[in-house]
Amino acid sequence: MTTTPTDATSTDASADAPLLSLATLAAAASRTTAPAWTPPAVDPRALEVGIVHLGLGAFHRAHQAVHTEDAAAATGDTRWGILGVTQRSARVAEQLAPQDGLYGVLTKGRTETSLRVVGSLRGVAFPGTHTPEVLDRLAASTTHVVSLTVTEKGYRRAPGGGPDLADAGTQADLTALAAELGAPGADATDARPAATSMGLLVRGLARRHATSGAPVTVVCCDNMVDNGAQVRRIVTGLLDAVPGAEALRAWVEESVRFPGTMVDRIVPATTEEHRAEARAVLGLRDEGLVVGEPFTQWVVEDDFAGPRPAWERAGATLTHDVAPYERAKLRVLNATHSTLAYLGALHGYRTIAEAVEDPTLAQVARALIDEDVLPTLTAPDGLDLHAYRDSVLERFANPNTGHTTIQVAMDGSQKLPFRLLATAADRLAAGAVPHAVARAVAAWVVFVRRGASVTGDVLPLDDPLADVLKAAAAGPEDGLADRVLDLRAVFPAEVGDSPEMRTAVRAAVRELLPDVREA
Ligand code: CS2
Repeated sequence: MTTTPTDATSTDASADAPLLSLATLAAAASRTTAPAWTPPAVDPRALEVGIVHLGLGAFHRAHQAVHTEDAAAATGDTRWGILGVTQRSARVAEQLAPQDGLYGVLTKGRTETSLRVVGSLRGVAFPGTHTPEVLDRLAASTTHVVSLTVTEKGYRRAPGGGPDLADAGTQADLTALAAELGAPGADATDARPAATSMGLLVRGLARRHATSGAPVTVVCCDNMVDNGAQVRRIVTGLLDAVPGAEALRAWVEESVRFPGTMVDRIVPATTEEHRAEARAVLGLRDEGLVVGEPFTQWVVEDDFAGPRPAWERAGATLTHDVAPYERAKLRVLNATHSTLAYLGALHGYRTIAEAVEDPTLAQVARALIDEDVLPTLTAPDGLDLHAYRDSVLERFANPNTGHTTIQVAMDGSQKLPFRLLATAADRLAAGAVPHAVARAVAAWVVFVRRGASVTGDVLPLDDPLADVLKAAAAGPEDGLADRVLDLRAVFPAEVGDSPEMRTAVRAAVRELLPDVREA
């Protein structure tokens, strides 16, 4: 089903429309004059909760939750409703609870827009108030999958991987876990609110071990290299730090699987215009609306401890080797995305589409792929990497998603190691100087330093290491690249200490600085 995009300014009359919910959905479906939209692919009321998802952001709602609903529709298997758990804020849970977990996905292609309502979220929770319920759900033998989209920084990793045991939230959760391990029979009613997603996960696993003991699978859906193995390392690292967790750790080794995944769909932040557009189609207000491009891809390592949704019936690829897909996606798509975000923002482009339409910036992105990325990749089965490069740049150029440079620019300190620095390390190890990666790193360094575009727009630095980055980037231009490359929390020694890399980044910073001075 498709509709033509609606002019948001013409929709104000529907601003006081009723809220989307199970009760109002039926009324919306009977509106014969409305443009088409697609209702949930299965009756939400028929779904049991079989998945707990940590990190209820827009990406999950536009990606995994959709594949999961489609798998239920394809098979008639109703075990796979999702309990969605927010991270630090209650906002999304507060938006979705009155909507009975229903929300729309507005898909914006170059020429068509479509809207579907998704019903696979069967519950929403905020750890600040619902930790006991979430722990019970993580422990329930009917829960077979725990999935995660908590973003790179949500894992609270120490540089180089493993948990950051100095993190205050992690410490609070480990204290709670130690107390819970000391009282294995106690119910979860009084459980202290979890401070971190990883803390919630290990406490849930502890409760599961102490109760049902049923095997379970943890599916990481964040853009990290070897994402499943990374999460396993964090979980076991946390358990190693807690006295009395030996039996639990042994059970995790035995009964919990951590398959790797590659996830892909461009999901921009939802705007008021998007909400007005959806409201005009549906005749209902949707505070949980998400927006996505038409493309979606999910590759999942087929390594599960128990049952799982038949995601392969809903467009996903289940495979025994995710690594080549994941590596190609991070190094081609995410690397150029970040590069275009920093260069684009500095040059005054609001969206990624505007940035990639600039021939100079597009050339930088292409050169990054051709010169430095492709030599480090092995094509996954049947994938033509040159065609993949072209399709990625084509997707970026879709003007209708409105994906902003500043959104992609967020959290550079967490993203660069996976997207750019691993490529640099491979190139350096092969005896090549990664000049194109150096230009991308320089774009980030200058973005951090300038904090403004050529047109004078403020470019806020949204990054967990913002203070450290700003301090390193301040001071004389001379030495700027070296001060940033010294940051071991971002640059692994084999990249940061490489004299060739330093020379290349210094030169790229020197070249870029005059280009992006305010006019
Ligand atoms: C983007 C990704 O915000 C970002 O850093 O690069 O979220 C990107 O849109 C997705 O990974 C696409 O699958």
